[in-house]
Amino acid sequence: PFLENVISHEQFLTGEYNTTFIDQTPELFVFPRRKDRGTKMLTYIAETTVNGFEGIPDKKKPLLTPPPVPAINHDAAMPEGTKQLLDQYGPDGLASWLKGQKKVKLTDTTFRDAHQSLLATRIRTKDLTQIAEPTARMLPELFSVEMWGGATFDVAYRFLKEDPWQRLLTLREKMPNVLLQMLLRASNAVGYKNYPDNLIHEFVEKSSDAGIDVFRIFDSLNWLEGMTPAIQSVRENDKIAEASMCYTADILDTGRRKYDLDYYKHLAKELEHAGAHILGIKDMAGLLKPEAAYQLVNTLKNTVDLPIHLHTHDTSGNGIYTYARAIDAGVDAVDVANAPMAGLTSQPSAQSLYHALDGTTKQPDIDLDSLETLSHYWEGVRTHYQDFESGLKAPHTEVYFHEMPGGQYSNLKQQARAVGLEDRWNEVKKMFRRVNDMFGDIIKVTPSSKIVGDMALFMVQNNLTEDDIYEQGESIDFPESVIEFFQGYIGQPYQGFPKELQRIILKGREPINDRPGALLDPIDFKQERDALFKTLDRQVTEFDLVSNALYPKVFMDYNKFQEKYGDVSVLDTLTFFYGMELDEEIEVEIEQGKTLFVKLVSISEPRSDGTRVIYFELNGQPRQVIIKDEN
Ligand code: 3PY
Ligand code: ZN
Repeated sequence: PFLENVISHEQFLTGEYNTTFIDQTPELFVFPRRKDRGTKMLTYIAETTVNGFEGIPDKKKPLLTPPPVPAINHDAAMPEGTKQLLDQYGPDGLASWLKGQKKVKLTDTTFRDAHQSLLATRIRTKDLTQIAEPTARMLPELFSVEMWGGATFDVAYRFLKEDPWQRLLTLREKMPNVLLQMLLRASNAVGYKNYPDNLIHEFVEKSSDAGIDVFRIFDSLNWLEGMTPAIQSVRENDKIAEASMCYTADILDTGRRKYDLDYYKHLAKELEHAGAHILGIKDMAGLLKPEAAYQLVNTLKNTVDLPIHLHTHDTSGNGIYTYARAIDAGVDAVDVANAPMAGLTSQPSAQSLYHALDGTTKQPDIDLDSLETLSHYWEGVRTHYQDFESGLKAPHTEVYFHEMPGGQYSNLKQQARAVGLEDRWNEVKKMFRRVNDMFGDIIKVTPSSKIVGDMALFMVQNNLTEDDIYEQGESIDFPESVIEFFQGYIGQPYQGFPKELQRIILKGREPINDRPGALLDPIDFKQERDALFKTLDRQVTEFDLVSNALYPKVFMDYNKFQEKYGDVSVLDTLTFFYGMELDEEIEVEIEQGKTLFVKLVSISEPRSDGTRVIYFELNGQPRQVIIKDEN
């Protein structure tokens, strides 16, 4: 306590006196550890072995071999890539370079959207790290690797018990040659609600410092005003602003004119004026049909001077055809995933696209053998996450009707299961679309898609029809997210809110029309730092401050977890999810050159107080941990 007082003392913080004693007496700053790392780790393993991991019903540990990591020469010079071009020519130069390419460029989403869409974002940093350097060495022609943002930030803390910033720093180090890309939900950052402007600015700055080069920025209602602060921040940090429009509905559908070609043309112009370096087309649900892709890209090419980057999901099975037509129309870059992590609600496969473009001048300049070698790794990794598979096994053309984003489909299904609506899933899908239409036909992508999902679940669960909402709405307690949406707290939908429904849902509350971020009080980071230092009882990084401001509860729970179990990101994935089997032995490298050898010897029967004793050997020495059996 004495030392903490010293460190947080005002005079100490100003640094206005001689502090050399700190450097000379580092032992003063070695705090006693409440529990050693070994015991913490054994506690986690014991806990997981006995009580399982959240979301995995079957606790049997699958018997799997480690995925094959391609052999590479670490000492050879790293091949140069787009990151060097950015460093040399800056974001404008890089954008011109991209626009001048004759062949289509590829973004590899395997490290982010692919597993967000197929495996509930569960791939751990350890499994990404192993394949990062081989990817950088074997695929230096990639335009970028999308590896952060979207749900990864939240899931890393909440479920994987690891620090997302550490993921970014590590992958940056392993991939120094290709651009690293993230998905930024504009004023919602990597969360589900609008944040104060200064937090968005701070988030972009820290993400840039930690290694992000390309920010794909979107607003969940395609609301330009909601995007401008993020675009500005990215530009101020000399990074690439890929301002994106979310594609919804169907420009080919002459019966539904709200989002027609003119709508996208107009938006593209606005994004160009707002400072985009690249124009993104974010087809988050995979609704962009091949002929629509041709018309859209062709039109936009004649509308803006920016390079165009297309993102789709292969849910319908038409992804490759959509890309082929977009490429015919001159799209500059497209998003693909390595084959074992591609298809269905994920991105189209890199390998499939490569073959599909055989004999054309646009075939990407990428090494097919390298893609295939890397695919063996991903194929292996995916099996380690089998309990997070969504269950979707075949192309799903119903997506053209319900319009659920790729990342949401399995999520909402799980949410439905959690509230006992699994056998009414078909109704939920239909209701999702119904709610979209009731809300005025809106863009559906995080967080607006989650709000539509919340309302759909709410209505199915309570057996409410659309008519019921209009007739009995005054006496219905709507989900909080729906109320906030109609208050304007995530922004303004194109052509406004449906007035009657807004009145029913708000029950007299006043909606706002301004940008929420401009109305929210800015974060006082200095004050936050002091408060967090006191709560966490440790030095606080700039990254911690941003995380705490974005996700206070999630971040605090993560820190409590760390206090209790230590850093579990070092465990192999199967042990992390399933614990250990009797007599199994594992090795855990807790830091470079320091390995723990763990053997699970036996587990006692439950005792009268419901606890069990778990007997281990740690580096050959007997150790025991007592765990409450929650089963
Ligand atoms: C996200 O915001 O996480 C998305 O992937 C949206 O498509
Ligand atoms: Zn996506």
